[in-house]
Amino acid sequence: MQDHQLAEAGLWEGIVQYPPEFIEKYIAKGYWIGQTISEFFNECAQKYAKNTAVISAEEHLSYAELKRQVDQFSAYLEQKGYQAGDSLVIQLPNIIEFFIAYFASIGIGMRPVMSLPAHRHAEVSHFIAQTEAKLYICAERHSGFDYRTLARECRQRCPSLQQVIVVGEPEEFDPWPDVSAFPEQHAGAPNITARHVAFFQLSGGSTGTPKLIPRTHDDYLYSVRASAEICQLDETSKMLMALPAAHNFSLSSAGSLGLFFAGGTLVLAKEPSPNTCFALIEKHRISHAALVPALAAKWAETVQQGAANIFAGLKALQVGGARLPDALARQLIEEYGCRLQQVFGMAEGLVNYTRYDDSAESIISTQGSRISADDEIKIVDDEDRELAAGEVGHLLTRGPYTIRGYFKADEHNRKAFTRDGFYRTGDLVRMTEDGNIIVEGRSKDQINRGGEKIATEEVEQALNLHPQVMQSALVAMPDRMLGEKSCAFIQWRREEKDPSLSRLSMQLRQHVRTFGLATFKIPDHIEFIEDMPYTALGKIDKKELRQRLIQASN
Ligand code: AMP
Ligand code: DBH
Repeated sequence: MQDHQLAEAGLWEGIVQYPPEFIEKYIAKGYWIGQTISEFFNECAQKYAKNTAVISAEEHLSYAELKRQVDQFSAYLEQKGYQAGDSLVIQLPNIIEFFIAYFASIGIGMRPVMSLPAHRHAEVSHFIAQTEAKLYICAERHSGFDYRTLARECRQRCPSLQQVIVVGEPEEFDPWPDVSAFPEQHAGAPNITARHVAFFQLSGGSTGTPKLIPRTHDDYLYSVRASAEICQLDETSKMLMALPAAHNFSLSSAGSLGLFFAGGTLVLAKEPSPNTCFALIEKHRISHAALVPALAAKWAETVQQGAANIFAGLKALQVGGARLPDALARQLIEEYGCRLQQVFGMAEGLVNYTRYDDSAESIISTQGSRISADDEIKIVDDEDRELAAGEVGHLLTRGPYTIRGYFKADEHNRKAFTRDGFYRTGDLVRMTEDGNIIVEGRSKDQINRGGEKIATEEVEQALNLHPQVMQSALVAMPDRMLGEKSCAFIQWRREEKDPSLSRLSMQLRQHVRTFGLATFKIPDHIEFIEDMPYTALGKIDKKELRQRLIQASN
């Protein structure tokens, strides 16, 4: 094979491609327009050059100014020797550097992994190892955590890692470079087409560590443009980004990319508390914001306690990531005059929105309808048989922006996708007569802790490594604020000098922390039991364990 053929083959390694007939269809229908994310960004920057693109604290950047910094950062990356197909992990809080790193790396064909600030070294080193990432970009610290300690851990574990860039005080690592002297011209990524993978999104998953989701330029941008239209964004839109910028919801539903497509202004919030965000909403006359239900509840509580009703002034408040209780939806609309939009999406693809002109009852009680008429949706029973209209079943989906497989995960893909390429979402849903989806529950072994997904198996594996743990089972327990929290049931080994159980509890939490899992994965509650309950098949009976928790709380 020629060099360029080898390089081309490398770009598809570990990636399940769309079948040719689907590619044809998505192009013919005008969903896939052959534009890369860099071309998209350049077009936005040209069209809206003078508009303010991003505001962070006191810093305001126009589209033209942002583009200049992106191009210079691309030139810097090129000078460092990075090439198309190389990966990097970006783990930044909501600061402008996130967008510079994202667009600049994609601009030279690198493939960034969208790590969240909550991830710790077990997750980040897994992302680096899976993608053989050469570069890791983080901030000095955020929310009291020092990412340089994480970087040290990753450097020890990950031979592929060549460089660490730290925004802030870098210590032994590289500082965020001053690129002002760099040229705006760079070679770009001539071999990358819109059909190639642009970056890796992450999934909460239900087995092991978070799965990497390869998203192509074509498929992602289709969802972005369509979302911007559904959300009616335009040049006057001012969007507050309170959730982590790297999350699929924040990036694409309609998110920052949807906003850039429309020429609006993005206002970055350091963290999502009412204290920080209410002030930003008033100061910048924010029109759009997106939250998870737990935060919507907190914001509502703050208004109830006498803060200004910021809900009434928004053109839209999106809530998604976890099931929004009907009562809270009703309160937001009826008490606070909020224009609510429910969003039910997944980093793997499919996104559903309630539309602004849906009836109030639909917006209160459903999670909306698909973006595209070509989002194929099936609701099936345990044997994959389609159910009658209105019945609750497993949601399967396939479409112009839903992946056909996780990255380098052949074995898992055989379970997570049907033979004909439908993604098994693991959600239990039903469809109303007018085509709206209601999320009724979940079949995947995952806990949704206020929108942060925990694959129970990952935490159990960590717990099981503790010498005093014989077996563990992590289950969801109902929580008023977060919707769900996690409870670990532990069958433990007695030792001669048995510590008290409350002491062992603390040790187990510390054990999970030291293992390097994201903080939200540390069990909220620990229960010690003598014997695990089992199903007829001999699996741990989690249903029974959840039942015990509910009974104990009554
Ligand atoms: P992930 O695959 O990690 O991106 O997480 C997507 C999952 O989050 C979905 O499959 C649902 O389980 C859950 N989810 C997202 N939005 C909603 C929502 N509005 N209501 C209920 N569950 C949601
Ligand atoms: O939870 C999610 O992953 C999610 C929620 C809303 C998502 O990926 C999205 C919208 O795009």
